[in-house]
Amino acid sequence: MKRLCVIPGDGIGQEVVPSAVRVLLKLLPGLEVVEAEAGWDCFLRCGQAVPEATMQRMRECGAGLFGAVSSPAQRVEGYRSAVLTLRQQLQLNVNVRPVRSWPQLSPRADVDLLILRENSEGLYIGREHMESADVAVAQRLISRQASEHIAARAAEVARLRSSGRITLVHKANVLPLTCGLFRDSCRRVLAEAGLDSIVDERLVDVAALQLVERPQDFDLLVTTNLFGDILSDLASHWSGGLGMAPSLNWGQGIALAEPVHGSAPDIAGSGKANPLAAVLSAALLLRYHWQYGEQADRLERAVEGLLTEVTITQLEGETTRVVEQELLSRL
Ligand code: GGG
Repeated sequence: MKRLCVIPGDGIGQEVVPSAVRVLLKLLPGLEVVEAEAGWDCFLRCGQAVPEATMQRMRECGAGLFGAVSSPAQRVEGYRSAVLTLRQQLQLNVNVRPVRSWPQLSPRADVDLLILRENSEGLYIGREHMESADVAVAQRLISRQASEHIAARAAEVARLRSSGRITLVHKANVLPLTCGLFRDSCRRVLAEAGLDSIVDERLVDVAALQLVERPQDFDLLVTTNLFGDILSDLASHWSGGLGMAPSLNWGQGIALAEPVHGSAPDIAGSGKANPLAAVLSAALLLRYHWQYGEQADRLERAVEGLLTEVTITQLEGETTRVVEQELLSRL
């Protein structure tokens, strides 16, 4: 029997995650749900953004659904982002971010791409220091191991999606050591997987422009941490925005699904939050981690049916409750 560690976190995470869990339970009635806490509110209550008990529950379950955090914009002694802590301590080294067109919400109907973002290193290792009073320095770490790891995942995803194109996104003309190592490691692993004929590459600035101009030409993009963060937010425009942007933090034998959006404190508690990014994140958990492709298809078809048959006006107001009811009636 599958187990799921549920970590709603801050703000609207407290609404969209329970809603997504109820939908998931309709698909997997035997799923065992284990609750845990993390985030800024948790830090204020108990002095830790991710208590050890939460880490322990995640490790025991091997799968989780996380909502959102509201980290403060300035440094707070003893606090580190709950999202980054979970990703790093659980070695969730790859982030899966699909972008596809949805009825009513998408500005165009022909987008179906997926960005694989390296999730553990790059600029996000958080090694910053003041070199002098006026100069701040951040280190960017790229390792052969992590680059090979994401490339191996890319080969897996490419097979599952029957991809016709894998695009490596980097900036090796300016950063030949770090981006060069990333690109060359990925190329080698993908060639060994027999996929070299479908691999191409783009400089990150060119990729950004082309994701705006011709998003329908992309299939699977593989890139480093910061580039993936930025490009996936940009590309989420084609899905209808961050409210339709799911993700999966994917490790070895463990994964944490997580809507890309934040805690949206301005609408928290109003019932207006859209739970679809959380629901679609659960679909990623089904497809890639548990390898329940059929259930993932059913869930995505239910979302497609909902967005085809129910008008956006009907979803306004009590969005969380209405979306959940509509999905439950389609499963
Ligand atoms: N679900 C993703 C999320 O909560 N994003 C907001 C975020 O990452 N904020 C920065 C942080 O708190 O570390």
